[in-house]
Amino acid sequence: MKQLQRRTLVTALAAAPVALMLPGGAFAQKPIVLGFSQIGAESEWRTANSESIKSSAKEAGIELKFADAQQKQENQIKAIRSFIAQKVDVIAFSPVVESGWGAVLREAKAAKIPVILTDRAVNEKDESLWVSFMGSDFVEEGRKAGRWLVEKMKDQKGEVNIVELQGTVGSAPAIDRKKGFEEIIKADPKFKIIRSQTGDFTRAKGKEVMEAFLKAEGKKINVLYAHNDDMAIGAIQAIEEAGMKPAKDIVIISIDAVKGAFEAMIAGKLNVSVECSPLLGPQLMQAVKDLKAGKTLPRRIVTEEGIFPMETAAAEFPKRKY
Ligand code: GZL
Repeated sequence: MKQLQRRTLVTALAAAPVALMLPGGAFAQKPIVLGFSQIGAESEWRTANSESIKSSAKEAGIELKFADAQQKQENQIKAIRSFIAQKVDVIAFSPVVESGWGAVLREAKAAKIPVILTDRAVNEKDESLWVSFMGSDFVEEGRKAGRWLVEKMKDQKGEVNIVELQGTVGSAPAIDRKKGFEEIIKADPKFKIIRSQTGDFTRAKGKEVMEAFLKAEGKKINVLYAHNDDMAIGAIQAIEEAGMKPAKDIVIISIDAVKGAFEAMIAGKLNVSVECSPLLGPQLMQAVKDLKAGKTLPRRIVTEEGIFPMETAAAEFPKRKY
């Protein structure tokens, strides 16, 4: 073989990704390995998010190491350290809270393993610690909830007393959904948040806290703003057990637009749900492949979302993917 041709072939092979020799001399591509640290299984949203990630990894031929943290930050940090020790190609995770990630993200950077944030953000100053953040705009979700309420109550003359079920304390969705909602309702002094407490995004805690709200404020409550559908569904049970009619005696606004929310709206027990799509799997796998192909990812990938009032729930429900 001519000197030039041989050199070209050697150069080409050296640059090729690691490939495995199969019987008969064919080459098989070594699968990309993705380490994913998931928050837990606290809500319908989270379950749908995990399903999307697992099925998309399978479809993409990406080897997925999936760790469930049972909503504990220390378990997520442990999982990320384990991924570093295993020398995975890419690390992705949904941070349960915004702070406390600097040290472990610096370890990933030192190990030259790129990190993708999915779903929730972190408040670390050094933005070089992750290559991209994909997920919803939670402030806008809060604004959508606020705008719907302002429109719904535009002819209401007296005070509108609101109780709020917040998400996990310190989490990006809880902080931002509160911020966006308050930004809109502060324009009219008739809107008053008279009680606000975390229900940790779960049905059980949402019911428990709503029972306390009803005991303390009872019929003074006009509106419930829940940061996710699971807490709203728990609260609906508490409202019914208190002998009141959900979505009639108390207007109920929630976020996620999961199946349970559509069932509640069709039953006339929930007024509106703002969409927050958990179906991040396909985007994440494409981002992982692009990274491994040497492409630069957008720093921020925002999920496009809508809003579903009870009046449209029955027509929309058959089209829902989560
Ligand atoms: C939002 C996600 C939130 C959902 C909750 O992207 O982080 O966590 O709104 C889930 O249902 O528990």
